[in-house]
Amino acid sequence: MLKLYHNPISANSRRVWIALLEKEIPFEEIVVKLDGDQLTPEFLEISPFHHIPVLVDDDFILVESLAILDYLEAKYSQTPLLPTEAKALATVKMVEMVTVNELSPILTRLSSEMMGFTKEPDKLEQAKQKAHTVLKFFESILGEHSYFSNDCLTRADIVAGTMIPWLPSLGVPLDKYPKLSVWSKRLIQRETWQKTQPSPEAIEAFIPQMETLMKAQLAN
Ligand SMILES: N[C@@H](CCC(=O)N[C@@H](CS)C(=O)NCC(=O)O)C(=O)O
Repeated sequence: MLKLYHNPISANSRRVWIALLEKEIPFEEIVVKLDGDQLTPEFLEISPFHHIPVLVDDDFILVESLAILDYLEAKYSQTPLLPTEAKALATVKMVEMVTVNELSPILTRLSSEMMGFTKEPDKLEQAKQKAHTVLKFFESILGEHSYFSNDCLTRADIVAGTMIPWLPSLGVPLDKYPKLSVWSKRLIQRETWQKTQPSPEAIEAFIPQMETLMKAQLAN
């Protein structure tokens, strides 16, 4: 059986977790606490950059969430999460990349400032402005559709949809983006989002690790 090394509070892991659930692929969960257990020689053996998620399929070990999603899509044909038509496929990939490259660092900055790990008002303001640029762009892609790729859930919704719903609690409301706002509410009601939503207690318990991890990410 597939093994997923993850932590419920990691957005990078959650996108893989949701894809596994949406595709109804059986897997074994192994929680990595990220309290230093990611730095043990045993874990570094499978994840040299001490990151989760890691997917292990017998003797095949895979890191990088988007590569893991590619593997799942190629190996398991049920409930496709990628369209095949050229423009639709490129749009899904674009939303994924914009989320990972533009939005993810913004979330780290917003969270770090909100939790008081850093105090850099200029960088906070820049992050908020950039968040609005991403949201405006995504609002236009969504158009009149229920999901990014017409009316079917794809990886674009999974990758963006595990980050955008956090924005209002981090000081970036979605009010100016009515389509994204409805999309976000629709996603968080899905069974797979509900099942993978970290509890307030899990978030609270993770705060000590969060400071170290976020500061490391912001320093990169
Ligand atoms: N690009 C990687 C990023 C993975 C990543 O940054 N994971 C974080 C958790 S969200 C992690 O494992 N941090 C632990 C560490 O850096 O020691 C992916 O998409 O899988």
